[in-house]
Amino acid sequence: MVTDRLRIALQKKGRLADDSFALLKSCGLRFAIRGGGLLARVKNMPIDLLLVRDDDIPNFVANDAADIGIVGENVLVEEQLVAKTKLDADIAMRLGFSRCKLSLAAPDIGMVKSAKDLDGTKIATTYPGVTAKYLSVRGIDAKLVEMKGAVELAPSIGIAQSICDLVSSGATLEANGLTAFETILESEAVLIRSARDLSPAKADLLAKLMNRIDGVIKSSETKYIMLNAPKSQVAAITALLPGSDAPTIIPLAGSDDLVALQAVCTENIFWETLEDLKALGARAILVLPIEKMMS
Ligand code: PRT
Ligand code: ZN
Repeated sequence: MVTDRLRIALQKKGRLADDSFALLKSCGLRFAIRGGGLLARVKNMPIDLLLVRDDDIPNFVANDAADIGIVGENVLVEEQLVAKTKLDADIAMRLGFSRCKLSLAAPDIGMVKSAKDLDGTKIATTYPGVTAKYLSVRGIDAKLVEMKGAVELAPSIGIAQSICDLVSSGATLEANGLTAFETILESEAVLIRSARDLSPAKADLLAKLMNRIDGVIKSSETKYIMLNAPKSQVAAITALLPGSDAPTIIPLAGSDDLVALQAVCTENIFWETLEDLKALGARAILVLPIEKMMS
């Protein structure tokens, strides 16, 4: 690309859009998305945002309309499989949001209960590439009915015996009397790029951006925990803290047997862990978010 501004393809509107914008803002990029514009300019860095439909993102990255992009892994894999020649777009980083599964599902009352019942049936899907590959690898002879949306309605109107669609909470399947019987792909948002060389300035900027994204993801999973505990229980309490190095132990004024313990935990701390800590004698337990991290 001729411009020396790094161009990032993002979904303009939809399930990926807000989290993608929020991630970039957490990385220090200042921009405003308004109106129907295709391009938004980042004010404080040489970066432009190309705002498009998610399905176009892998092709735009492969064809040099954008340097990098944020897209669901499901869309990347599908576009790779339906492309006539291999797309020059691969995962550079997993981003951990927009998690979902591409699953086969069928009516609770119906002839398809598992993958072995699919032979000779019709499967409705918006993911013909991924579904066809799944079937061919397993030697299943089923017909695909390609749809652009509302796939969950296909069995009830009699155009297919099962569907292959994205599932996150499972509420849509349940509302339509469908049950998932096989996951064929697990997906999350990913940062994609091509194998092309970038100019040194863009390559530096991309490395810096990826470093910041890494910091944002790590800090969102990392917590700072503070608590008071009996000295005798420090070892047992430390063993319960997920992903923490040696904690800082501070004596408590006016107490011989209690200490204050502070630690960075690199994994989520669940309520169950707090209850277990309390059972070991920990008191005044605080779990604090960490805003930024750089190692
Ligand atoms: O307009 P554009 O083409 O850009 O957007 P789109 O309508 O194709 O996609 P969009 O915004 O719906 O989804 C973008 C991406 O979000 C997907 O490609 C996935 O990577 C991710 N994602 C995560 C999901 C879901 N969760 C999801 N639940 N995409 C779609 N769904 C749909 C699913 O198709 C089904 O209809 O939500 C319904 C099921 O949800 P539950 O919670 O009821 O199980
Ligand atoms: Zn789409």
